Amino acid sequence: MAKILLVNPPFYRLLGSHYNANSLGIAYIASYLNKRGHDAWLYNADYLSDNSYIKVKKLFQNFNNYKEYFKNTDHVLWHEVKDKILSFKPDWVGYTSYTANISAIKIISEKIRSANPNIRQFVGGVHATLDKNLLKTLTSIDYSVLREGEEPVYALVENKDPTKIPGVISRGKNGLIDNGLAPVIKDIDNLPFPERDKLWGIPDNEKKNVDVSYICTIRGCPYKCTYCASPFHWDRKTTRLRSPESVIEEMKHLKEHYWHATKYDYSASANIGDKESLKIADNTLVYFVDDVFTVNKKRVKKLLKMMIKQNLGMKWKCEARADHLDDEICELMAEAGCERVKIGFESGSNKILKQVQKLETKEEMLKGAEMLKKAGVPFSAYFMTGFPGETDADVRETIDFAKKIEADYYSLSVLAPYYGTELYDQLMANGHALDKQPWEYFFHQSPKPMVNDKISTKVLQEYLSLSELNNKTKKGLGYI
Ligand code: B12
Repeated sequence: MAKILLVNPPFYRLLGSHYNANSLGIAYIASYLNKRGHDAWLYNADYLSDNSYIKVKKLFQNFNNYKEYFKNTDHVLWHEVKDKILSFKPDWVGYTSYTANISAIKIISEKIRSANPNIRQFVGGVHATLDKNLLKTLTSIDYSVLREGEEPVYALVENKDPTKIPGVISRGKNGLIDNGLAPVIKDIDNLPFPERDKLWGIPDNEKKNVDVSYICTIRGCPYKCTYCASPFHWDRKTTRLRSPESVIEEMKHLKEHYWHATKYDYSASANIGDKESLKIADNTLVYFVDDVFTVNKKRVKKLLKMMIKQNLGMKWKCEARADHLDDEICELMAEAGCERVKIGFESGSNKILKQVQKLETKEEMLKGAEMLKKAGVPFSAYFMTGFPGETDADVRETIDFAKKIEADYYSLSVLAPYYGTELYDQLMANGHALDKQPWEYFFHQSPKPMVNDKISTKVLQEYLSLSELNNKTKKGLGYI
């Protein structure tokens, strides 16, 4: 039996906030290993025993402080993380990666290597999948795991020869050994539910503060928006959907074992003022993390009808595309307990929507928003700016469109072209030296547009000020 610690490195803490939910990627790997006789735990280094989440605008403002952590690799926070990992006495440590946390993984993994060279370390998740040369950057990490981590990690901790495991990149005499991708897990209904109990680094009396109500019902996304990592992280052609029956079973499991264990929702995604701003009393809220929960209309209707029929009484939120909605879906959502639909509108300019291959027009998106309003389903609107070639006039179209849809919450981003996306490759080909920028800059609350110098500061500020509309939401639920 191997002892494995799966780590979500600090990110929001460096921005002056924190993140208290369970990360599903590593939680799935942990339960897969635990079912097979190993001892795998989750360590969320972004957790804080604190209930004040800062506002999104503040995240933008804290960028300079954030950068300081990477200049001081001896900062007390890095030592705290290292010490918590070592106190677990792991045989293996695995880190979940996205582009912005690669620098954090580098700092932590180097400290672990110097403290105890016998601990084997691996990295997986979206950036590891997109960057096949990651081990050249992360010199203290032994293995990089591509795409779904369950099978490759199990083979690693069973001490199979890493140079022969599909989905694992390792080091050889002549450079990196890449065994290609592991076969996709076809039947995701049969995966064990993600780990929700073995939480390391948190005192027992605080475990109730962890939001474990995230559920993944789809692996992959069939769309190809150029700024999004999903088309390459997952294989668009093998998008897999869990059956409604299996999703309901996990909801019931959550309700039975976890829902009454918490006093209030500390939801990590609740980057709002404080717990009083949350009106969700005495429970958590299921978060369906799928890229597009509504991707298959027939399935989503069946699932919603089952939620209603079984009278689950659980509130939930999901991510969707406006052009998937129809009146029936919206009405079923309202009846089935939908507290929020998160919609990536991205832009109010059809020129930009076309450029990024959103495959949706603003007229279609407006229709979707109208249907949600008619059915009384609250929705959050996600917008982006800073696309290459985007002008002040385009951003103004976005601002006008945003006001027109009257969303319950506005989440505003400035584009970060993630490594390995189509947009990243286009920009590199057009002479943007993105590879010279530190990895930690690639997240969408870094305030300065990375690849656009056409948008004026004044218009950018007007765009960011859309967040002021959030205080006026009818329901007062803010960001959930
Ligand atoms: C839910 C979600 C969030 C939630 C929760 C995040 C969390 N830590 O759990 C919130 C809203 C907080 C969030 C925030 C951010 N997110 Co987010 N998020 C997602 C989303 C929609 C689903 C993630 C998920 O749970 N998937 C389900 C699980 C089962 O899949 P998985 O995580 O990919 O895990 C599998 C494999 O990747 C792999 N794996 C994952 N981790 C590991 C670790 C090891 C050791 C191994 C071996 C394998 C492995 O095995 C897993 C099981 O098969 C994804 C898009 C997507 N569909 O993946 C974006 C996504 C991961 N997010 C993204 C980004 C950019 C962010 C932010 C940086 C945004 C920002 N502020 O700028 C922050 C980062 C904060 C953070 N600490 O994570 C990008 C990452 C792209 C990139 N290259 O960087 C994604 C891919 C969105 C996109 N389409 O571009 N996010």
